[in-house]
Amino acid sequence: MPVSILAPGADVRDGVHDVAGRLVSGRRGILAVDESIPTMNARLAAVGVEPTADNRRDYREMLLSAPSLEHGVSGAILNPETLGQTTADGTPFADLLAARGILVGVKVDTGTSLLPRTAGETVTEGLDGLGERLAGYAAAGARFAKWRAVLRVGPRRPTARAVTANAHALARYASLCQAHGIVPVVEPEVLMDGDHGVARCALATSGVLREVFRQLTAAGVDLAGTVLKPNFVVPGSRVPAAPPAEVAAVTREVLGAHVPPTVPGVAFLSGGLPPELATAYLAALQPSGAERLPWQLTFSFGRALVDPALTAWAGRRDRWADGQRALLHRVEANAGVLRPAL
Ligand code: 5MM
Repeated sequence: MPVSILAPGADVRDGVHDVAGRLVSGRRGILAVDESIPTMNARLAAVGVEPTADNRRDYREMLLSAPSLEHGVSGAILNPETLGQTTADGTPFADLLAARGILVGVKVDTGTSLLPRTAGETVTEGLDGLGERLAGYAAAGARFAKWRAVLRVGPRRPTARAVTANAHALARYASLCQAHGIVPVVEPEVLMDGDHGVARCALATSGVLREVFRQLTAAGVDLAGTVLKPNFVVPGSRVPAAPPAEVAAVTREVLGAHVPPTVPGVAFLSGGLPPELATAYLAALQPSGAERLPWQLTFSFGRALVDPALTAWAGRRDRWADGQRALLHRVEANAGVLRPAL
């Protein structure tokens, strides 16, 4: 049963258009703190914190209660576990964010599984029962959702089979989200893993975006009520990094060829890039002077925002403020380079 967040008489499209626009504008970006439980546990363990539900909660509370976070963050993507949790004083995380003017998002995919008849490629799962889950997430305060498809660059990869299967799942997810008044953040990630050059990443990202928008359109998704979360077009992680001007030029060319202007905004993932380099790429992509772009360009970083905070906090109550300062430092650095594009 769709859950409405709209005034009587308003169309469900007005709601998703408004939320999508708010996510990507106002010189703010999205904070991705939706690590799956296994990923979060591994990251906690790496800094010596016992991987328990309470420690995952404490870590997310440290981040999401950082003073003035809302100045640079328009929305936060939560893991479903966090959406169902409260802060130590009993405030639901959704209420904490809403009270600060930060839109509540939730990761709704359930991870990847091996795709038959490919050499180890994957498809993202989570469509079974998704409509029912979305209704519950909306009732809990979620206004947007996220689904991440994972594509790998390699000899004859990504295959058309992997690209088609993942794009189809993204389109089914996006269509279901909008039917429930929830903005879908569409994340087709071409991984950095490998020793390929920027041209291979450009080719792969182009093929993926072409198919994603073909499937979104075929599924009837209202593109004005979506946000695209792509990778920067970069060389593989085992070769030297490319300079920001090159990454910006190639990324803009790929986006320009495949992302319809009706999409309000593009919020990049950081993909394991060093935090400062992710910021430099985001800065180089911004419009200069009176230049106009069809979409707002912002960030939806995970690791590039939170890794320094996790290290600074390391599970210690006496380092709570250090963790928050480290997060705010990265948020301010990224929000500070954003320029209005329209
Ligand atoms: C925060 O991590 C998200 C969930 O990842 P797992 O399911 O692997 O735990 C992930 O989807 C993240 O939102 C995106 O990859 C962007 O994060 P980065 O760190 O690449 O900016």
